[in-house]
Amino acid sequence: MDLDCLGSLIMVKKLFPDHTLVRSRLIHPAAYTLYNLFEDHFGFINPKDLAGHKIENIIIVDTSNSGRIREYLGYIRGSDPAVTIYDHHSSEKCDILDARLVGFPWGANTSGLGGMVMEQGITLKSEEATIALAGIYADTGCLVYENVKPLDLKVAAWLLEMGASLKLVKSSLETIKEDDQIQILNQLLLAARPVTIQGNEVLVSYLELDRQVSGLAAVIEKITDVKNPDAYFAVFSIPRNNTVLVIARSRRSRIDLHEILSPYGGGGHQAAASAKISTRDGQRFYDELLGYLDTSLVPALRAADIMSREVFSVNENQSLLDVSKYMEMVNHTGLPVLDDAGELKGFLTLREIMKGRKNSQMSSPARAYMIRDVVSAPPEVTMREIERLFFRHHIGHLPIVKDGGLAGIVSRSDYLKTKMSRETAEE
Ligand SMILES: [Mn+2]
Repeated sequence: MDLDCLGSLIMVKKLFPDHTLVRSRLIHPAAYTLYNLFEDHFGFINPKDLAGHKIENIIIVDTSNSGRIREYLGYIRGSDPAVTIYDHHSSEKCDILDARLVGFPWGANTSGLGGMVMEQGITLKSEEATIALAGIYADTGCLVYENVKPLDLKVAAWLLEMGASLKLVKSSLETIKEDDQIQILNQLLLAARPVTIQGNEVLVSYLELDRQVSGLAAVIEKITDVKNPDAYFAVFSIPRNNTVLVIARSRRSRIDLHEILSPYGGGGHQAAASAKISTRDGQRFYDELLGYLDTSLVPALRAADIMSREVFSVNENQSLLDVSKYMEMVNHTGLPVLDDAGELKGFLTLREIMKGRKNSQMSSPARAYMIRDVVSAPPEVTMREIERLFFRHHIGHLPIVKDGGLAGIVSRSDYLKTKMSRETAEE
């Protein structure tokens, strides 16, 4: 039972007040504080309290997987209830028999149910709004994940109107609270090592633990936030339990962790996955994993993938007047300047042309006014390096040079277009 599940349950209670909320034995650490604060208020019962009752209707939220509701099944054997499911896991296959499934396409399940409450004009108490908002924030990374839809924001706005406490929401989302977690966070900040694999900037770490520690995923997320790699693979070895744990986070949709970790029996989502392996030799597993990543990571996007190959350029001997007319004709604000051999010699933008015009030097050759220490890069340069070059040198165009000649150009708009597009998903 995580925050989105808890938020969904509170919304279900508003929609179907004659139903009783049943807690799970397993409460996610992030949901624990809010659950404890309001447990009595919402009248949660335990799964075993179901025993001996005839159940007519069951509502399941935030999952359509029978494995995840197994803890309840033993207590409802004597009943033949109607089952309704409200779930936003579109990739999960519903394997609960005879259930009516209401699928939501929203980032948070709570948004779907909260939206229904909102539409019916039901008002909320501030504690109800707080829990629901925490659920939406938790499943949407505070409304910035790619799964976010307009409805998530609409329902979040409405919950704020209903008196949700942002202060409580924020503190329930703070996932690093235990001393153990802080200690491991400190260790990993030093131990995590950046490696470049197929142009991807990947963080890897290996740490031996003397026992299982809870809340490791939250630590990995924190480090991923701070260090901002394309992906992070953290390996924990717990020899005492004969266990190796891999926790991974990806910030690039081309790095699909669910797929990468599935050979190890792991799973999860594209952006967050983990695997548990039975072995005592963690170091050896770690070395193998690094070798496997070398072959399984999809290459990073490079200049060659996004550059314009049809490049307009001018010759260094052309007059500024000619260049300015040409710029207008091809509708560009900057052009590379080449010599007779086709080699890149400089760059001219509207700004240099203006300088020439001010000095009444429009008949001067391009080479007199061009920027000479032009920043260029080879076609293999990655998106990240392109980004660095743009920001470090305050340039709007990056000429791509190969074998001394101009192979293409990456403009700031090429770069932004690629970054914004979800298809290539350089998020
Ligand atoms: Mn959810």
